[in-house]
Amino acid sequence: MTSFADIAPLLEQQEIELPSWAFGNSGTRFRVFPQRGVPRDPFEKVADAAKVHELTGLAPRVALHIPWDEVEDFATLRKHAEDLGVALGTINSNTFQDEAYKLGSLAHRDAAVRRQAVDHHLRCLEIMGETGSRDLKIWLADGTNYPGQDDMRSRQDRLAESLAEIYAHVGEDQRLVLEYKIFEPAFYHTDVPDWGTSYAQVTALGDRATVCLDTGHHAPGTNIEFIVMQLLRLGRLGSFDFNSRFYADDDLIVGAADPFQLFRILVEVVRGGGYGRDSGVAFMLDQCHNVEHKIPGQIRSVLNVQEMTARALLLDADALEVAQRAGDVIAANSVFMDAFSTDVRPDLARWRESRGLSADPMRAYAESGYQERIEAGRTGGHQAGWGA
Ligand code: PSV
Ligand code: MN
Ligand code: MN
Repeated sequence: MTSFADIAPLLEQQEIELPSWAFGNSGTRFRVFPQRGVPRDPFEKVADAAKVHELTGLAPRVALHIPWDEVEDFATLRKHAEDLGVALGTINSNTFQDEAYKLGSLAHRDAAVRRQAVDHHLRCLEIMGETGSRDLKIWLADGTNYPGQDDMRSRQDRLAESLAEIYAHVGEDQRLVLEYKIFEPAFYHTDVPDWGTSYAQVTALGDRATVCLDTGHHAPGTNIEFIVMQLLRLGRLGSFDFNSRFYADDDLIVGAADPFQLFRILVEVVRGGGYGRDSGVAFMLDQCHNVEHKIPGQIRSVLNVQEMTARALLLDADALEVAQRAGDVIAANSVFMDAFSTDVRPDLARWRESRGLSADPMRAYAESGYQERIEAGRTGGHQAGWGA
């Protein structure tokens, strides 16, 4: 039997990166709902993210999105983050909102558009030098809406060529992380639609190119934990974008739609050596809070990941192995379900207190007065960018 005391040291290693865009105004393609107190610039986004870390001890890094988070001097933003107890993390590129990218970016037919898109990534790498970031994360909106609209094969070749040019500038301590997504905004075909395509593209680049698995980017019913297992087995799982979904890329609070799926994913992470500071697998959130407050939305999310991680770590691997070896199907499933059904909340509350944190970070935030202060002090907050 594995006890909470056994796994407590492992919980110390948990780090979940927050997306800067989760703190800005967001919405659907029908409406962006502005909220009072949202950040007016990247400095305020970082401050809100730092608040989440201060209250949970779980979120020491903030991912930036370029150009949404472009500032005059990244050294100042870095210092600001460090003063608040966090670091700047993954740099996300953006080749999906310029007119030029209507028919694609890195896979576009026109060499001038590809040049623009590659140059944007080179700019992102330059920024990473200033922010101290390790990962350049690429998600592409490239694809087509109609059969025959473009040649899928040559688009794949052009994509490989563009990625190779970007990869040539990735530093020794940096990584290129390629995210896949089944559809949207392209509805017929997407140039990086699945883990296999992302895997094929990054493998062709080199060791410092890996795959990002966004939990909202698959067809309904996909066995995501199988993909996690396979990418870990192949040594190419670079990061997660955690969120939850009911239908498509809903970007809802992770663990809200299907907590059992989150558990199954984390079991494979632990099983495959993807958990812990030196595992090479970055945990990130990729969410939007359209109707709920942003900061408590992020606090709830990191707590959900922590809670499910604790349950996954509690899985009795020895008992599972015994049952599997005996071919005892029901016993094996019972061992699995026992871990999932364990209520770790009281233990986690005590563990937080033992580290000088509040037992209940959600309540601590509500009582902190921070929400009231930002609502009174900030006016005219920014839009996060749609669909993020
Ligand atoms: C678009 O689907 C998306 O949500 C991707 O998941 C990216 O990670 C995110 O936007 C930020 O670019
Ligand atoms: Mn994502
Ligand atoms: Mn997405």
